[in-house]
Amino acid sequence: MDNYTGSQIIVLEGLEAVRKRPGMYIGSTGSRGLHHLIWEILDNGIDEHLAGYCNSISVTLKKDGGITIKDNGRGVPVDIHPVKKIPTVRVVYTLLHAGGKFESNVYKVSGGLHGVGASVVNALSTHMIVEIRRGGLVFRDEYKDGGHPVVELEKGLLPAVGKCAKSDTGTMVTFYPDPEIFDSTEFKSETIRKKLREIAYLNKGLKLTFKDEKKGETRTYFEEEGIKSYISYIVNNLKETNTDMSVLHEEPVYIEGTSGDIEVEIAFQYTTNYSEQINAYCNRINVSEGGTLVTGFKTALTRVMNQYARELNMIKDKEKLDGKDYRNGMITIISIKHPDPQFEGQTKTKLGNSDAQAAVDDVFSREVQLYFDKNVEILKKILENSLRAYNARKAGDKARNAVLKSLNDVDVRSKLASCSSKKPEECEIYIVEGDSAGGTVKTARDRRTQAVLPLRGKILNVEKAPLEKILLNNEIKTMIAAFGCGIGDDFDITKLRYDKIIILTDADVDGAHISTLLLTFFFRFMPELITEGKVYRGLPPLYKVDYNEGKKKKSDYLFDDHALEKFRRETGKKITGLQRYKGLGEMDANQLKETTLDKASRVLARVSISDTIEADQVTNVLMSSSVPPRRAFIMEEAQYANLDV
Ligand code: 0RA
Repeated sequence: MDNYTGSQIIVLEGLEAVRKRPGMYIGSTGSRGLHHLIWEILDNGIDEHLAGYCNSISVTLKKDGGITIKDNGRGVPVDIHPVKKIPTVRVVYTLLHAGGKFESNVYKVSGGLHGVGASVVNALSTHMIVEIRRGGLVFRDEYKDGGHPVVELEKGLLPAVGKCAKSDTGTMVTFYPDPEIFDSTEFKSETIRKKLREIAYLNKGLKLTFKDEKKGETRTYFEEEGIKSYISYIVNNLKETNTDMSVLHEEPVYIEGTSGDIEVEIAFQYTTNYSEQINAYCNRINVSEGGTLVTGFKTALTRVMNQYARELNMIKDKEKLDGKDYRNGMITIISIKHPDPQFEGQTKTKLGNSDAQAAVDDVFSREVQLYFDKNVEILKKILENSLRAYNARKAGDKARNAVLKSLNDVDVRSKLASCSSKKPEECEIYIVEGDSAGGTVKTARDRRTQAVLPLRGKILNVEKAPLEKILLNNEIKTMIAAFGCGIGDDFDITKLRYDKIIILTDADVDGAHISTLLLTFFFRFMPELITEGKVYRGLPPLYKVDYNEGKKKKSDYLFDDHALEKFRRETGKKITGLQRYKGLGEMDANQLKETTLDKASRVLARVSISDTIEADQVTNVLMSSSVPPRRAFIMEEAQYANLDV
């Protein structure tokens, strides 16, 4: 009994910590964080599928606002946990699995970005119910108000509440996210459907069902062809937004095999696009920063293709194309299963295992040669495409070198108001929409550490323009010169002159468009700026409210309509004055300083790419000529901003 109460106290302290700093566990308390709760619970069912015990998972959005995730796996064990001395199900749903402290061989999470554990979901819910079918019995455990168990144990055990067939096993979790924690507790069915589709592609043979009880809708996702159909799905999406795009070969190429105890699956298709896209997964977790499995694929592809090009007399004996020429227009999905994955990097989205590199290289080079030997016409088309890319790149290199030489021109430098410090770790550059706001920022900034680059009008749409033309654009030249780290192949982030690149635009549709154009430019030509977390958006407030507190006059800045509504609803204060800023230009130097420049009081959102597929599709949507989808993205992206105060 002592043991029980003892561990129960630790339990609640752990969950209390999650409630105090939810952002640390799920990223944010916005829409993203809210949906993260679902992915957490889903991951457990997917683990069960990976282990070979589950072939069906359903997600049900309930009428009362709750959500149920049900799998037909083995069912979470209900016996007494050997270390914690409470039913294992309670260990899983109420103990914080932080830093491997409570890790035992009983319960293994997939790792990666997810895998903070089901207990975090419980901590952030007002109510959670877990129903388990196992060994012919039905068990039910229930928690209230952030993970407090409400079911009384009988002799330390969870009582059975019913019977079922012995073969009927599985786990069903229902939870209600806490409205005191989340900005909104409304799940988006569109977001859930997209996730389930991705899971279906990555787990062939797993049936996923989505039920929306409010709308009376049911959808099923089941992909027998796995990542091969995922390629087709991506390509079709690209075609929808980019009508001049076509494919070099009709069917995606699919390769699978094992090397040692590592299973490797790769699917790819070549398009007439200029960009390349690789989506890599280890144990179904998206490793957006790539790592060893991507390196293995790239080296093998370059080696095999150079060999073919030589054999077919398409290049001279000593000549070699670059890997990226062979990846021009290529869309690739790599999915491996590794018994002991090491996830590295700041966001744990980079695979570190060196045996994964050897395994991917081994399987890919072996199998792709079998394929190309049988499909020589396709091989030739791909090689011709790569040669075109190689020649275009050489022409672009010439233009780029000429531009890089001219970067010190006076007219390029004159727009930039630089800062006096030369220490990158303390310097920041503000890229500001419009000359007039740029002028105010120059007045209000800290001249020692803050540089300002005003942008006139809209920067070039970089998606459609060729490199030579992009490099003629003055705004872009100035940016490259100011950052000091080159562009494209010559890019070297260690030479970056600033610790933060801060985009500052008006809080309207035009401002969002400019910031998206800038982000697209960075994403295409300096992606490390984004993956290394150097790019931020300043969030200028939309409102200033004046009110009285006792006899004192006070004022607050509010960032959007939602915040204003919340202020009205929750503070109950009488608003004595309300100013709505139409743009940065309406703020004076002091206001601008307080809200967007001063390190102590400003609000910045760090820009990240969490999903490369999405980023690439988004880029395509944005750059297509049709206006409606473009607007839709801009607004959504603004909401997703991840506050970093
Ligand atoms: C550990 C061991 C066993 C099952 C599970 C975990 C499990 C956990 C979850 C969470 C959601 N659904 C789940 N399904 C299974 C089974 C061990 C055994 O039966 O030998």
